[in-house]
Amino acid sequence: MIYEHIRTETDGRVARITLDRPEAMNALSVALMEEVGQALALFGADDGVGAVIITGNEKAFAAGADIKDMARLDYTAAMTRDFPFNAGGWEALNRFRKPVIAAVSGVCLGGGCELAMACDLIIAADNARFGQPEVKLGIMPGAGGTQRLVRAIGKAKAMELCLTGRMMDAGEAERAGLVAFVTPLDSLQERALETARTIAGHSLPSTMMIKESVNQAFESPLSSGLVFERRLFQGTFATADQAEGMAAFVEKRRPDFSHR
Ligand code: DAK
Repeated sequence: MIYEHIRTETDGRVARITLDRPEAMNALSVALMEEVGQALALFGADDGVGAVIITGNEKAFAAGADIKDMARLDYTAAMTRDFPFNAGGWEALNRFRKPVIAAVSGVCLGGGCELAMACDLIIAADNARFGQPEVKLGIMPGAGGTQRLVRAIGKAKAMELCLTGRMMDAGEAERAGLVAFVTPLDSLQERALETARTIAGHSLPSTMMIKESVNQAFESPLSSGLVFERRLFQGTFATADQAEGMAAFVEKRRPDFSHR
């Protein structure tokens, strides 16, 4: 595929999507998000891909949705055309079933922060800055900022960030529980790749079930979530990888997963 606003590559079982509009701090135009959706569709269908990294450049993961696109909208257009016009990428990411890592350096604001939070885990460079500055534009978060942020860092901090529009640095984001870990900028891609390789080296049915089960924790009461988890756990005993993983442990060797 030839893309205009992103770059994609694969390295073994790891795929990477690099947001590539440096002139606009990787602002998430409708066209860019469509391309993210197309790339995710291909990686989702590719049995050779076990994990995906979404990243930006050193200065910007993404500075939010494209304000120059949005400035032209009125309420009727935003509402009836369901801004951002059902851009495939947002829904594709929400539906994507394989693990996705956001490798974040530089600004990660507004829709950029929402995109990172829609991934399964965030790894941050020490120069990363997170925020929901929509309030400063006379709007509010529209792609999960008021929903996923509160689940990640709690009401008090989410309220403060969304209501003031201030940015938090990588250290604060790690302490608040938004990011899995912080690493020096020059090692971000290496650490993200290492983490993605570890995940993609495990059984794909296992990692997909774990992702689904962790996400279920946000959707259901504990009693239902525990039943959901147990059913998926029992389902792992129908996979070839369960037999291989346990045999490998008993035989003191590395498992050779077939992802089946
Ligand atoms: N949109 C368009 N262009 C942007 C941009 C953005 N979000 N952010 C930066 N740029 C452009 C600047 O206009 C500038 O372009 P030129 O003037 O050179 O042509 C270039 O990137 C460099 O930016 P600066 O000159 O401003 O660079 P600085 O280092 O001084 O500042 C900054 C960097 C990131 C702090 C600053 O640019 C900034 O504050 N940017 C805006 C951040 C922001 O407010 N983000 C929130 C946008 S609202 C939804 C999905 C998503 C959304 C809503 C709904 N649905 C699925 C329903 C999301 C909404 C938002 O994100």
